[in-house]
Amino acid sequence: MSAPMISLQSLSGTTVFDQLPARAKSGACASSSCGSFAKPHEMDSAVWEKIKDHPCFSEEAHHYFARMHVAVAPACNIQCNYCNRKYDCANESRPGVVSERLTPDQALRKVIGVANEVPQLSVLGIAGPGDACYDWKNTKATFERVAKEIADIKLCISTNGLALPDRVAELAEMNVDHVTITINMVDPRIGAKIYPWIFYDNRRYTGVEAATILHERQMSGLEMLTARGILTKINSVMIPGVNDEHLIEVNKWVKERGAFLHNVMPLISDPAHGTHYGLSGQRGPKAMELKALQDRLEGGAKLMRHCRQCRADAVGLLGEDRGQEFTLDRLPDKVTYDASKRETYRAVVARERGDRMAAKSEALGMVKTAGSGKSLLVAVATKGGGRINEHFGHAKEFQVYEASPKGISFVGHRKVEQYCLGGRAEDKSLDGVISTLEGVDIVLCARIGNCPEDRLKEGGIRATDAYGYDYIETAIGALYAAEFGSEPLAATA
Ligand code: CLF
Ligand code: SF4
Repeated sequence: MSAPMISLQSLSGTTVFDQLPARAKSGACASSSCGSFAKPHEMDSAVWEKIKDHPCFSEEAHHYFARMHVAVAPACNIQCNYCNRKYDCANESRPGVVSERLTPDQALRKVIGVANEVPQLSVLGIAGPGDACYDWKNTKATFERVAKEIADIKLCISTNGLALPDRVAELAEMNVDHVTITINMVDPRIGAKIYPWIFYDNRRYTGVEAATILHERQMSGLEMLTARGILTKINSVMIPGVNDEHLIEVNKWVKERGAFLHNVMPLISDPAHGTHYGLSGQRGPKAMELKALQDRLEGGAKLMRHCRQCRADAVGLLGEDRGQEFTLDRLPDKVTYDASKRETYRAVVARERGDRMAAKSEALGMVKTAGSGKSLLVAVATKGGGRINEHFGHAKEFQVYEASPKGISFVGHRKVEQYCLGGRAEDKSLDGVISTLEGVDIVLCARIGNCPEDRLKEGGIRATDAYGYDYIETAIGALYAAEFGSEPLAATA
């Protein structure tokens, strides 16, 4: 069994949160490990310091830490065929819902309001709608104001890259350690199919000429960031038939230029969004097509697989969206930053995280010694904290892990419609969940009823709540050893 449980609720919920200071400060460690942050062996300490609290730049951190976006930079200097600027920026968000546009002062009020209520908050991002580097005045004013009030918050921007080279020096001065560039091509002939026009140097360019300028500016921006030690993530939108094969080339180019992570995201295309691709019937990739491409990219620039394509006004852990709780009309007119909840949360996470790392390392040993050449695809219902702590019927997404002789890796997530709402289970939603979990061998959750368990079984997917509240890797390690080692797989349906 794993270490004594500290649930996500106990880390962040208001009721139990009040009890945490005594525990956190007592130093009484109930676990078997030292409780320090556990840095992956192969990683440089300075890099680890930068990413250990960033939910996007570290898969491990995304179990504990939250980001929030403020939509302060609405102007954009290019047109992407997957974007309708009436909605969120599709580079970093799910299109289809209009964001609340904020001034830098309103953004500051919102960030303080969220920081006082959401102890997991570690990153402030500017990620559309529009381009943070092009709409620079608003971006800069927001970052300066927030950094003055909350010194330890990480500042993060997402950009299409066209204006980036002009802003690198100021980004470095403001201690912005994390930048994302959306790069969908390195061949301007392919770029011309994605970008109808750009606006650069007071002129509008179209076709291959536009894509050539964009490409050159993106590469130069990436090289400049690398030279200054700013961690850069590359987001690429996978557009079947347009750039899917080409992203292998993109991955090579960005690796050579020092990109820290490459995040291949599926195109979201729907006629209702009014985008060129949506209206012209361009489809997005299926979950298994995305995974197949990501698998082919292994060995190149390191992949991010836990992106949730969040909204431009998202708030919370990556799998959740609490943005509606913090709209301007719900915030007090005057707010004062109170650091106490965030500080206490960090102390508890430091210990919990060390325990989980130790459990993970034990689980990896179990998988490797099972001596099988086979792999197992496992879908997990979780609310965070690295534990199996969500009921099957309440899950809005499943995190998918692959166990194989290489170890246990997070390989993506599958969004689903919640199957059980207000105590009522919807058969139609269950059909959707089963189809979304295509290819998965086993589902792990905190609770599951006989009916959905039987229906999943008919669809060729086993499910169990026998590992409820365990660490994810501990459960997967035990399952894998039971499945392919000498012990029978007694715990699964
Ligand atoms: Fe926001 Fe982007 Fe910073 Fe993260 S999101 S600006 S790097 S703080 Fe994260 Fe959201 Fe994916 Fe972006 S899950 S869409 S990768
Ligand atoms: Fe839309 Fe963002 Fe592309 Fe600009 S960069 S067109 S806001 S997706």
